[in-house]
Amino acid sequence: MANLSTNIAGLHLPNLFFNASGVCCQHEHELKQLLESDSGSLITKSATYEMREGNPSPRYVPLPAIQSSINSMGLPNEGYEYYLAYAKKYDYSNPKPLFVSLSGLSVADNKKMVEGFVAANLPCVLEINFSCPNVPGKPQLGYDMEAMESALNVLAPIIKKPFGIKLPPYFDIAHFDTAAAIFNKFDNLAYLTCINSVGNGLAIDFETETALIKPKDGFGGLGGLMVLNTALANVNAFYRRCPNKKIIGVGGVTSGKEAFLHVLAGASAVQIGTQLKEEGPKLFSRVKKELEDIMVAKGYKSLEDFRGKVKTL
Ligand code: RRO
Repeated sequence: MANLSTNIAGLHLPNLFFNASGVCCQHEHELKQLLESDSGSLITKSATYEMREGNPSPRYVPLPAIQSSINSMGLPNEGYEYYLAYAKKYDYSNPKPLFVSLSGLSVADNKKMVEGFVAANLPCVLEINFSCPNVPGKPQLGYDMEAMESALNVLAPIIKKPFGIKLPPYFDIAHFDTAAAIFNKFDNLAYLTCINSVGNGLAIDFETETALIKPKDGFGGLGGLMVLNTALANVNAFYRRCPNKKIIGVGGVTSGKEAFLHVLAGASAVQIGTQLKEEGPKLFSRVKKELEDIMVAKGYKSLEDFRGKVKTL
């Protein structure tokens, strides 16, 4: 038998799979579906201080021919107090730890939300989203190294407990180096989630010659299989550079095979976005079984047996 259990931010997950924030997690009934699924954990939709409707539709479109998607949801969410109330009533005797994603539109908003959670003293884990690509006029914080460091300087001491950040994909070795050096300054920054969607792609319908989504003239975040290799590179780059932090791999997981590759690259857990959106939460039973079968076939008993052990030439 293969053991898929793992640990993130000091908490035990019965298996490494959960949803990527944004998919199946804006409302309580969706979070309930995740709880009832074979996922190993769950994370809530990124919250802002006030609730938001998000961008006009169509704002998410699957690209089935390439098992991918484009979205410009624009941070629709119920406002942080909704997720704080959910976290307060969450049953922490459940084997699935609860992760809560926060994506304030300013450091001041992130500070207020974090203070709200700290005051409640809950055993959930905070994941600060530094990488939403879809709010018009708001660049991704993760691409501004100085702003990211000053945000961490404000938030990390308030959170005190282990927490994580959701990162955009980086595409240059110098950016991996600079970002990792910043992250390594913060001891309670326990994990990095790599990657958010590849920002500002453009999908066009060949017949109608029209952009597929409405917001931002059709520009939106790319997810699914088309971002797998960018995701693996980011997971591995930070796994190598941040030895005291865990990496959560996200991007391009459609089956147990891509999850296996994420762990080989260094991931301790794996989140699934596009494929979960398309297949629904029953997906978790399938990918778990597929990864177990791969591990048995290769003779691996636990994730530690192959985590980060990608060979290079
Ligand atoms: O809501 C969104 O448009 C969104 C967010 Br906050 C994010 O972090 N990543 C993404 O692809 N979409």
